[in-house]
Amino acid sequence: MDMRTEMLRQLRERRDGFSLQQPFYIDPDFFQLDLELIWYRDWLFVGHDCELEKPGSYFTVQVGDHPVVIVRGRDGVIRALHNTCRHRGSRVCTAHKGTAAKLVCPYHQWTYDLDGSLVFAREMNEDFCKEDFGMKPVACESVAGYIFICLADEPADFAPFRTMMEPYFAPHNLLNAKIAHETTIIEKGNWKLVWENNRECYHCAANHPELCKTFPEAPGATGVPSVESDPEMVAHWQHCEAAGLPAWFHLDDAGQYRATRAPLLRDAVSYTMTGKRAVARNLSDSVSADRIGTLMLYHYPTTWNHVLIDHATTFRVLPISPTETALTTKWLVHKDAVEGVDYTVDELTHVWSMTNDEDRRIVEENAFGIKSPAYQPGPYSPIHEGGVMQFVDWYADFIGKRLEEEESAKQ
Ligand code: 3BY
Ligand code: FES
Ligand code: FE
Repeated sequence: MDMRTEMLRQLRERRDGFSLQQPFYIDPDFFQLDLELIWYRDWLFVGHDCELEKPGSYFTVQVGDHPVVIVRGRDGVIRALHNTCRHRGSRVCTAHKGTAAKLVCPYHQWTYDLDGSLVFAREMNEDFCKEDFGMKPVACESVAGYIFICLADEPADFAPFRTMMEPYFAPHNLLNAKIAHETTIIEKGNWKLVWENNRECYHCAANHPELCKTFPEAPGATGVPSVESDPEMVAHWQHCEAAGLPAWFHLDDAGQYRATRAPLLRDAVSYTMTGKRAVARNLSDSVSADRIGTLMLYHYPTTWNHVLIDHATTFRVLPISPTETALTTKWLVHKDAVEGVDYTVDELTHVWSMTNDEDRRIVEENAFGIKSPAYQPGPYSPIHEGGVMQFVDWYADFIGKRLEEEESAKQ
């Protein structure tokens, strides 16, 4: 049977409130459909403006089969380009990051300007027209220090996300922060398992001794809070909004992204073993209110985030294979915070390095068990796993709609 039809059939048979059927987590054809219908079509978080300090600064990213380079132009504008040479297709930028006056293909040195236009190609025919062979652009947007790209020919409107996200994030000045540290780990599990694990704290008490010193296990903090049952969250939102910081829980209609603030436990202000700040200097000069807790954002399928008074931790998910996912974590601090004086990388990164590793093990065990012929979808806890159901519903609706669109276009 055609794979699209098969995926659609399984989505229609999906049991509400239960984990997905096995192929969604392991099947190479289903993974290919995830790439084509989600990853190659939707907006993806790739990195931060502050990583591209000056004209010519660039970083590269691989999304499925697509190598992409994100580069700041001489005009200061951040652009994304398909990182494949218009001569014979070699990758142009081969490093993870760097700075270049021009982008020079390592194969035969075709040379591109920072906006992708071809400026030099040695000894081509007289009728060769450089204008026809620029690197192809990829849609690129930047909002409050976050860069997103979209590989689709006709990207979805980015404006609604920008409108929602900017007021929450702009005060924290991530545009002018610096990356104090970054890590990439590979988790041996499907990207959806990484997300399912992230969207609940049902596993936290037994698995995250470090994070649990400061992050509340309460389901409302991670999942979808109900105003009635979360008076502590409501009090926190009111406290932050009184200090001029948008805080209220906001989920978009399609369920793809949400922003909210949550309090940390007791008198904790940061993700450290003591709950005390990890960085002496505030992340933003314009946010100094007491007890702002954590500003959390997720945007499916690529990112979840925590912004605190002294630093921010951002996460980027990228699918590698049906059973492998890369997780890149960045710790951002004020650009003038000095390592060894205002913070140490060890203390700054300890809690989330441990937490990431604990989550990696959980995801890998989950993936292992799902491969069993005895696996069958199991029920989520409505109290603790509302966030997981929300993610799985988003996924099923999103990919289901696209499969249905394709199906009706064929008829
Ligand atoms: O970072 C998060 O949003 C989730 C919430 C609970 C634990 N954690 C990985
Ligand atoms: Fe790039 Fe030849 S493939 S210059
Ligand atoms: Fe976890």
